[in-house]
Amino acid sequence: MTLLYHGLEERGLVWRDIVAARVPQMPLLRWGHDEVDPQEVRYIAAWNAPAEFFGQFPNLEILFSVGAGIDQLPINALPPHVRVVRMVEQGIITGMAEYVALACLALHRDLPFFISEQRAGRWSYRHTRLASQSRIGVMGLGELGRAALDVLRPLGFPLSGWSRSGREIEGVTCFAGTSTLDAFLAQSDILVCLLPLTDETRGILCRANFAKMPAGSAVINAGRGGHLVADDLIEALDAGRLRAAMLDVTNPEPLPEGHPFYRHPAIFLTPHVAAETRHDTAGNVLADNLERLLAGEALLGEVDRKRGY
Ligand code: NDP
Ligand code: OXD
Repeated sequence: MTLLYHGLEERGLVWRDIVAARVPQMPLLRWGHDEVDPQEVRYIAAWNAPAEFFGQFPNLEILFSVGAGIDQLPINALPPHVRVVRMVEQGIITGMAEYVALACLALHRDLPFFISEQRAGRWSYRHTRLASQSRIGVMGLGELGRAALDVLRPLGFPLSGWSRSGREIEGVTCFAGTSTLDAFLAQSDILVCLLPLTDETRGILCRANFAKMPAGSAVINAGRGGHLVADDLIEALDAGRLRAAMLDVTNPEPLPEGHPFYRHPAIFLTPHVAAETRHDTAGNVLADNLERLLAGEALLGEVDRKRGY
């Protein structure tokens, strides 16, 4: 019964030691370093690998994603009985909350405008607003969306959130399902995408939806690059329909040299660093799940494969 790790070597060493200390009956073997009998592999922890990699292990039972998202893994190529578990860990959650606070404050206080004026050598005064005047709408009210709202709440922004099934969150106006999307967008001066990438959410940041937002609003995408239609964003920014965008994720990644996002004055890019899986906290979450597995308990972060997240 082998647990196999495929990914960054540095993380593999930390996880090997955490698992050895906490679940000694299930040693973690590292792909490319340890001798592995493919027939024995029941569990794999990986960020990403091609379908052929997973195809080598006929007895695979559970795939643990190293990340919170799973769309980077070839899930549809796995046999239907294979369970998929995503990473729900405090390092990712805290990192994302920090990024969303940074991005919302930067857009709310017009930092893109002041940076470009500085670069042009101009001392340009522009009146600022208070947080109470910028309505923030968060798409996705899962682990990350809720943590983002928690850091925004004390700053005084009027907050709303949109999810599939609806939530009740203190101080947040919650919208549920596609029938409420237009109303949600219409009152989002700053829109934050923290959705998982599924067939239903792909391309959701598009011309039709930008047109439903208040004129001069701003967009933050920290979900996945596939949520955004790149040409529609550029068109909306150039037409002044949208004021600015902060993007942590793109399609593809890395963004190819010469892509218009790099030089667009109203687009601010970070290279998928909003939240990182932290070796120590995430290694302990993996160990928690192995303990749960051995005890026959429900796993943290198990994905509904039909739903896609
Ligand atoms: P969760 O699964 O906890 O939450 C997903 C949320 O999205 C839920 O509220 C869900 O609704 C909602 N949702 C899913 N599909 C739809 C839909 N069709 N319409 C409306 N709402 C929908 O995920 P996390 O919060 O942990 O992570 C979200 C995503 O963030 C990840 O999938 C990943 O892509 C991205 N991510 C990006 C990182 C980065 O560094 N940029 C780092 C980590 C993650 P409901 O509550 O009703 O189920
Ligand atoms: C994740 C990510 O899904 O880093 O965890 O994008």
